[in-house]
Amino acid sequence: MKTFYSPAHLEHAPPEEFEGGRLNPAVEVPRRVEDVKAEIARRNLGPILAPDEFGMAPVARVHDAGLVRFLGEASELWRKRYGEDAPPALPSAWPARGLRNRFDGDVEARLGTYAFDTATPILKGTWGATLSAVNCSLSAAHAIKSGERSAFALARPPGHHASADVFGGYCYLNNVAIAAQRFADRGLKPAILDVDYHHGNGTQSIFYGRGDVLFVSIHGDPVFAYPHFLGFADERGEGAGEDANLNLPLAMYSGWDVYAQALATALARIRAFGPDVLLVSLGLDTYEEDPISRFKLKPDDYLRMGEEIAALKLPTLFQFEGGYNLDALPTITANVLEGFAAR
Ligand code: Q9C
Ligand code: ZN
Repeated sequence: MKTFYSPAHLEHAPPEEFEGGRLNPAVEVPRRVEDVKAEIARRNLGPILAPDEFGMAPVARVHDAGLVRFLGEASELWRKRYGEDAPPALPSAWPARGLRNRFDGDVEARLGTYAFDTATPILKGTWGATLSAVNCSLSAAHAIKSGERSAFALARPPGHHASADVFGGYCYLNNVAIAAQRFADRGLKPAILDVDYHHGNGTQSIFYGRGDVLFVSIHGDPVFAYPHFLGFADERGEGAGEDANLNLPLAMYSGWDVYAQALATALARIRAFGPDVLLVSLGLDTYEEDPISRFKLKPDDYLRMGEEIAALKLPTLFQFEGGYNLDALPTITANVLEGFAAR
């Protein structure tokens, strides 16, 4: 399997995150991708390649121009206002009910308008890393269109919490959605399977009104899990997209027995949709010792996950998303890829 990787992600290194009202060290850190890369090399899972450059046109197919412009200029505006050595840009106020969205405001106003949480700071290197992640996804899509059975976009920041015009959840642009749209634009019918512990609210919202892209997600029930405000079972798509969205929220502390049943349901739904290509939002934060999540998957379960996905016999793009136990992350990520390759 070809893996696409760019060192540009190293320039996006958030220092900290609010968690339980206190500042903790960040969990979405460069070591995640660096250590997975080393494990892929160690296990000889295939070549690790630099991405091609695809420019902004594929991004514009998914994202709002105002969001893209803001992400590109936010760090500079923030540092002009608060100084070169200012901490990363974060919103401090949001246009909640009764207030006005301002898409043309100053950097403080637009942070509130475009961000939905405080977990997603904008640093000097954030935009470069974000674009490199998109290029990895598009390179993986291109490899698959050229006949590869599978490809892995090993990139950060992740993407599945970013919608067309809102960023958050460590995500700025939606890598997997941009790749899925690329397939659709080339006449292929994509299905997206999101196995990250957190609901892929951004991906869901991008395709919610569309019947040409299926979105299926298995995740911690938003009754207790981030992102709190989307991901419930009654969200089934709307208009032309009715029944092209399937959410499978699971209880706290779910282990492989429960998870495997949801995965079987998800895969049956994907098979019934009859897609040409599968994209997997591969979050590894379902692991039993993930620091911010509450599922109970064990290392060998990820081999099974890869095998089950392979049984669909579809060209498959794996998109790296969450997963924060740095000690286990290389093993469990490579297990999915190895389980897939073994079938
Ligand atoms: N108390 C991804 O896995 N912080 N994003 C949650 C929970 C944000 C997760 C705080 C979690 C974002 C890609
Ligand atoms: Zn996650």
